[in-house]
Amino acid sequence: MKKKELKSLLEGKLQRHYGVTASEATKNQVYHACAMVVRDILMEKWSATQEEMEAKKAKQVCYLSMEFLLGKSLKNNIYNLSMTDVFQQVLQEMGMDLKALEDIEEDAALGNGGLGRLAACYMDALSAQHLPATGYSILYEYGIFKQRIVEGQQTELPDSWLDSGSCWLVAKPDETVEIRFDGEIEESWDGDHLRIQHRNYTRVNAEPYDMLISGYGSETVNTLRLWQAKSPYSMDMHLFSEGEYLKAIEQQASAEVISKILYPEDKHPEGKSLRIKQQYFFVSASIQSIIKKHMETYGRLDNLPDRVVIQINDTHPAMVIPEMMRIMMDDHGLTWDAAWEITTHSVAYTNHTVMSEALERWPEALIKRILPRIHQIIVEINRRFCDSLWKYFPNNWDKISSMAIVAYDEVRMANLSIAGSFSVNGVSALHSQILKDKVFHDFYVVSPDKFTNVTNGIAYRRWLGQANEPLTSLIRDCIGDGFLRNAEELCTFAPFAKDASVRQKFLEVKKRNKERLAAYIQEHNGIDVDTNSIFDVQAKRLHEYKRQLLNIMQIIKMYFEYKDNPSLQRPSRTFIFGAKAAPGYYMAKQIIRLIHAVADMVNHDPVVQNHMKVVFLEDYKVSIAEILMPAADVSEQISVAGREASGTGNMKFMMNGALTIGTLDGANVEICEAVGEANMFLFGLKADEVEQLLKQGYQPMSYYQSNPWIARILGAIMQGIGRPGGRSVPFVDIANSLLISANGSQADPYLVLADFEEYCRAQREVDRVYSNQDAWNEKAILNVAHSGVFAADRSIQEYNEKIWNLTDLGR
Ligand code: CR6
Repeated sequence: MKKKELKSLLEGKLQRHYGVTASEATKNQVYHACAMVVRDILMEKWSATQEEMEAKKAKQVCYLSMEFLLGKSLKNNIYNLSMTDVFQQVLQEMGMDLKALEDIEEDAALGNGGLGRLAACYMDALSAQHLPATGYSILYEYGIFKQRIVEGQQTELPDSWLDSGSCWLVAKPDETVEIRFDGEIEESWDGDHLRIQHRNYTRVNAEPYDMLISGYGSETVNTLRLWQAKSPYSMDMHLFSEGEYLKAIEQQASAEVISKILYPEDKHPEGKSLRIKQQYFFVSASIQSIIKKHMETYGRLDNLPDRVVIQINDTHPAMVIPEMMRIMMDDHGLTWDAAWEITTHSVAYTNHTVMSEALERWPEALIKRILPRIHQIIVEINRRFCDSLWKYFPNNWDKISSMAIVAYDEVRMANLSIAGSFSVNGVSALHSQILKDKVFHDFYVVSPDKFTNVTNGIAYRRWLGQANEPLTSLIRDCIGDGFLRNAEELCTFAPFAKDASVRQKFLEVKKRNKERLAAYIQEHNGIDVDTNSIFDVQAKRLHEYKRQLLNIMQIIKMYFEYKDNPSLQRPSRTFIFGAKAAPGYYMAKQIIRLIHAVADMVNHDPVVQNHMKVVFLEDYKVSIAEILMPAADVSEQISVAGREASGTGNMKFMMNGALTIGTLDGANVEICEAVGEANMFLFGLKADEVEQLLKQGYQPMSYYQSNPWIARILGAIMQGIGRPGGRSVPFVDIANSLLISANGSQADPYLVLADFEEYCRAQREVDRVYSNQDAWNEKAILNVAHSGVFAADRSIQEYNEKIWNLTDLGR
């Protein structure tokens, strides 16, 4: 688009929507005008995409996910339309700055972490590769909480993102569907036909809002459909006139609370009835709209699996299985067998965790009360499933009951997902292997062909192309810009690692990015960090298994080493953390507090502060990650082996030229394969060694007794940590969790103490390699060059080849 045309489009929007000229408009008005212009352009491509899908009778993927962690849209959409330059120029002429407008937009943070961000990255890659897709989720009014640190402790504030975010949504009120909760099921015979009637139910309307999903240089614009809960009942005027104001709106409020807020637990959802309602609400709305559309086009359901594949992102949308059965049987009169055939050929399941406490189980009584018909269907699925297992495991009731979908008054969502789908995949090679060998081994024996792996990937044009312009242009200067379409071309950057001038330029790029981050830290934390120090970053949710504690213990050790020997020669370090803790996760919150106490101690100690600093970035989110990743030298991926399903931050850091210090866990294994062991810092027990040690009886106390450093550090943690001469805070519960087994639970279940010595060794290796800047930069460049396999484009291609088989709209 030409400058002139864009200028007049923007002026038109300002005039018609706000009655102002360009020179009168506020920043906020200009932001909205830009968003509207972009939306109009996307809208045309969106309609064309839909027409093409109909004309081609295309097969599409419906990606059901409770979470989409989208971040900001304006910059991404302008970039995908290749309009960054023209926007910049026109805005400049209007006396505005594109960057400043981008900052007005709040992150759309409808997700907790990796799983939600993955969904967003996949939508982007699907559009970029002109594959037809619709994402389905909930239009949460409040996304993940805003984190505020008050006196070293996390507090949570609501995140209302819609003020700046709603301009990306297209309301489709005509496509509202009704969802039914509670009530009773009545069965009656109508001749030889069993009639099912749901009585006394509560209605909730699901209103769709569509977000347009663009892809880089692609004509395909896909849809993310977000459902909002609306009560069909208006206010009770009778109660109102009697002065019962709150009661009058109670019914309305209890329906609309369903889409109020995202649950902030990323691994351990409690058995809350609101969460079940959220799950069923969006699943039922989505599948009703999918089936309705299919019926309008084809008038039959037996060919549904040829046109639609329903990918469920973890077990959260697993109720799609009984809900499809319900609609096909009760509303369309299909037999059980016919409905089951269609369901199990449409649904595919991605597992994202092996942690048993995170595998969802719902109290059966709760499902029975809230979703009586779904409960009946689940019970019947379970009965038939257990019968079918008999032939594989005759007389083996233990095994069958462990695989059952309903047992011990609980509904096991993972077992339901496996039984009701044609594909089960893990998200990294190691994780998928563990699913087959351990977590779902018995299911694997019964249907080995269901199981597959698709290693996670990232929307690298966002994480490299947009977030790291200096590095992108260095790569472009060396190998051209084909890598922005085809990430595999990044490997042609590898030979440049040997080129001294490229290494020098890489160093300058890193420096610039570190300066940008340093300015952010100065502004937000008031800490002055040295951009010549190693920027060592651990940014991810706070979880014991991710072992932020291992990192902080090593930092305390370093602190003591400098105190003991102030003339110690080592490259200086800036340790940077970003992490949200689930509001009810006590130990995670304690660890955040410990990080702050250590920061207070280190940053105020005159002997140490020139050698090291500790920084905690408040409210870690997509838009902060975009500043952080490009500036990192060291990427901390130090979970206990066998627990992190994949990780995706690890890929983003690598692609931005950070060297990984990590265990052989999740996708770190594949990072190691791609870049080679010599270009990262591996340490720690392997997954099988972890299992073995836990089985034979792990005694963390023995490490405490034999390693004087561990004793000294835990002693300090117990006694109190704080700034020299100031108040110090003791962290007895943290120390105890590593040493003492309470109520029969394993002490230090994530083997922090067992891996401590090895981790410290790896950290000294980091110092050694960094001391030779040239050697470091060579390794960093090789990390960038070998990161191409972690593009979401590759993951999507694999999903398409192994599971989806979609129609390519580009051909
Ligand atoms: N927490 C995994 O823990 C993985 C993502 C996306 C997670 C993480 O290793 O990279 O999913 N799992 O696959 C869940 O959320 C259950 C995550 O984000």
